[in-house]
Amino acid sequence: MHNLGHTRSAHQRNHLLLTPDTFVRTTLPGMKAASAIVHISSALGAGFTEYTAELESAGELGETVAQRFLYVTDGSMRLHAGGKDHLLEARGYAYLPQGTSHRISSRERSRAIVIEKTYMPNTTANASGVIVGSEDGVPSTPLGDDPALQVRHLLPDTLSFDFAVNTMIYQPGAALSMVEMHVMEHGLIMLEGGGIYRLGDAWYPVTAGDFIWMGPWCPQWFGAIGKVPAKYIIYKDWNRHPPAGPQK
Ligand code: UGY
Ligand code: MN
Repeated sequence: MHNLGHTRSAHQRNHLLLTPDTFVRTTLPGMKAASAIVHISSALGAGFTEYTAELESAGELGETVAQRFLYVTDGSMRLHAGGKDHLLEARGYAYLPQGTSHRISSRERSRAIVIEKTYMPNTTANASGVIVGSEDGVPSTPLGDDPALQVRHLLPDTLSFDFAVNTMIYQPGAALSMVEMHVMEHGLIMLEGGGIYRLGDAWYPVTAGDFIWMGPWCPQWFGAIGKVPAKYIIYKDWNRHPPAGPQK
């Protein structure tokens, strides 16, 4: 239902907040019984694409030419890659190197967060192979010395990877210890709880289901508010030298 033109969604030069009332669904090439809510892409200057894929029962995602990271939020998905079958349940994830032939399908209504990025090779490290895991099996570490803010790194922190995907859990009242401003971009989906996100010169109330893009050097700070912990999954470009000139 419309709300007299009001929404929490916002589109600013260096950030985007997209709330579910403004989501528009589309079908991407290769999808069967599936749709995508594209949250960010190079259309807005980002160096990656992030979307939510919604699969019906017997749905299929289709392939991509880029690297792909997939995190299942609801239902379950089947991944066939490298001659093996994997079942990804909620909080299960997969990393597929660029050019990996694979098939992702569902037997029930399911949802996943999908991140795609053209690989930037590094001369000192080989590209990784396929990775399949579950967030439940990843140990968490405090951010800085704050035990109320726990981070899980879903991908190994090695030069084989040119991006990171982490989950962050804030106990009620926990907050980032500083306003961060950095060259890396972020794509973020609030998974649980909520709080206040500072983006640029604005403070936004945010809650589970919201998407945020932060461009390079976007001032950013988050504080969790409410009686339950706040949790988000966050992408950042990582482990590569910032471009020293105009990109071709
Ligand atoms: O990894 C990060 O840069 C993270 N601390 N940023 C954020 O949560 N906005
Ligand atoms: Mn950050």
